[in-house]
Amino acid sequence: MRATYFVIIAGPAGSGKSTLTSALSLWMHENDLDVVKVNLDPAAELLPYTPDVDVRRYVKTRDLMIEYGLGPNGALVLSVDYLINYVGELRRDIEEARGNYVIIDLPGQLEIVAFRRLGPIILSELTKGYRSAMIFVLDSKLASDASSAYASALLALSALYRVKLPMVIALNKVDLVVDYETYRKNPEALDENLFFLRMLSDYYSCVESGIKTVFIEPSINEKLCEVFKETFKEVIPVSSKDMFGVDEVYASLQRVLIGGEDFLTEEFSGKI
Ligand SMILES: Nc1nc2c(ncn2[C@@H]2O[C@H](COP(=O)(O)OP(=O)(O)O)[C@@H](O)[C@H]2O)c(=O)[nH]1
Ligand SMILES: [Mg+2]
Repeated sequence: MRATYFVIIAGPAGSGKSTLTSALSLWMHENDLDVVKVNLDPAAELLPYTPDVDVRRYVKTRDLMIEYGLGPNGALVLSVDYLINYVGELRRDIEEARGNYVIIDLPGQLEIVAFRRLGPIILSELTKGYRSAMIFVLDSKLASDASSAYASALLALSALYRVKLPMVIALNKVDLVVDYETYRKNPEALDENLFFLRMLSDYYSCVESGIKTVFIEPSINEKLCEVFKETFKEVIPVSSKDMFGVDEVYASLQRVLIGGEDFLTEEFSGKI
């Protein structure tokens, strides 16, 4: 029997979660893997993929806005709270759709899932009994200089505390940071233009980060940098729009889902 793996796509609003859901599922499909695309965003209007399982069948943020006279944020919070009542139905829909991979596209606003009480409960109920990993999607433009890279890394760290799953970081929209011609001539251009990547590379010393970045105490910068290096082992530059790096995201998922120390090692059961 083929195993089923859950992949949860998290990240700040607009980082490209839905676009990556589309790109990764397309890549998997092209590589003969059965994939179930789950839209868990009750406020989604237009999606760049056709969901196989859709939370909007049960809860629609727009309906709650009208029914309770709420603004979009209040209605979104309420709709995620409502979702807890439909976890059983969603699990049934997912199991009926049958796939080797289940990709869950989370709502646009990270804080609603990661920092409110019910988000992590819904996710753990949905994935109970299945090996699962989270892809944390970041916008590369917000990871290019030191302060934004630190802020993004801390965001990823806090998501890790809430959704306690092995994590792959997808540094999305690299097409906006380095053009492919430059990258082809000089692959180092990604490191040069993305402090987030440079900081985590083997050649970068955190002492340097302590000295060069000036926004907090140098010693704190240095310690945080060490923590990031220890924590984030799988960081993949991606352009979901251009399908760049999507194969690397898959390889990274394989490592955390199947090759990780926390899991029993088993032969990958897909068709590749
Ligand atoms: N240039 C570029 N734009 C992207 C990429 N991925 C997503 N986008 C755009 O970023 C915006 C937000 O993407 P979306 O997937 O809806 O973000 P979400 O809120 O995290 O689900 C959309 O306009 C996408 O077309 C990418 O790799 N490169
Ligand atoms: Mg989305």
